[in-house]
Amino acid sequence: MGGELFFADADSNYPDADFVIFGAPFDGTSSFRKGSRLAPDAIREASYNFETYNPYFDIDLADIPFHDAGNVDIPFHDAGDVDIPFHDAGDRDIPFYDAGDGYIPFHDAGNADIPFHDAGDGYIPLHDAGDRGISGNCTVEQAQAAVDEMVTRILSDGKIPIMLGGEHSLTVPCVRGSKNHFNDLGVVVLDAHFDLRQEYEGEVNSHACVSRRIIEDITDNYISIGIRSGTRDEYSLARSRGITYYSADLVEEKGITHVLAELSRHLDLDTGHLYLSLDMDVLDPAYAPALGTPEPFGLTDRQVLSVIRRLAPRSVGFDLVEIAPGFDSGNTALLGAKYVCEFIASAQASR
Ligand SMILES: [Mn+2]
Repeated sequence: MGGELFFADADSNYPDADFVIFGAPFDGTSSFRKGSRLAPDAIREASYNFETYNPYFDIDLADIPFHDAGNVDIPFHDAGDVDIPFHDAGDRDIPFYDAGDGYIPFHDAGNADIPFHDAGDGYIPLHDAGDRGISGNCTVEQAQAAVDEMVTRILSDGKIPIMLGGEHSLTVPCVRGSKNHFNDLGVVVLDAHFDLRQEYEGEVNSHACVSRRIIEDITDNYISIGIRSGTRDEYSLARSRGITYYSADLVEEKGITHVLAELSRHLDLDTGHLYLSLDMDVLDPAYAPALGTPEPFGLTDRQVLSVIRRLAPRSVGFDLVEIAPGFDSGNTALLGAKYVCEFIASAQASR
């Protein structure tokens, strides 16, 4: 469905746009739950839910020139696996077997599947999206190259790229492109995971190695917020290299306002250039359950909103990655779509 579904109110043509949204439907290295390749269109679909007027910024999205360039051409699909959790129902039988009559509640429990199947209907177009462009396998490097080309074009044209992932590995070419255009670039990654591995499952460009690639290959002017998962080695590495990060526990303890104030000691939030990457798993799964690798005890929806509102004015690029739409009934994509609206409104309001 590339080229058919566009983000709501992205009515500007490309030349006039200040912001350019594009989708990157790739989840080739996702290790736990695949499905983020379906996120770009799920986010677009969700975007039609909202009013265009943003009361916080007193700004109307309909008045902001932004464009949706569609999806980058990623010839891949390992596909289909996203359904599996929904079809996986059967195991519950066993405890119910003891009570014969218990069979009836077990049948009732079976009906609880229906919402998923209904959701499954909303799912069908996403599956169509998934099957598009099958032409053999695509490596993460090929997907990154496709993103690199898109981001470089948007930045060269003096516009702000907004990527709808796809998996987190696609952030790397976005940061690289941004660094090429803005040498003072500071990078802020919102993520539950350190992503500091040298390689994961034999792949140096895995979604689990994103921050390592950024810090080693692009810039160490890097900060992450919301961290609560990593190996002992990753935590050691963060300490030994002096990587600045704000754990989810620290955000909870000190408050997001404090963390944002702290941030300005490390990054120039007033005149510098930032790249902002939002791995949606920074959120607590209560707010964002449909993720590739959900991790409990995360940030709230409003804490993340505060970060976006504060940093968007200095951001030269933004991405939102790791939503795997099949694992809820649309609320994670809805939240993602709203964050995109808030990013644009905040950035525009500061102009
Ligand atoms: Mn993550």
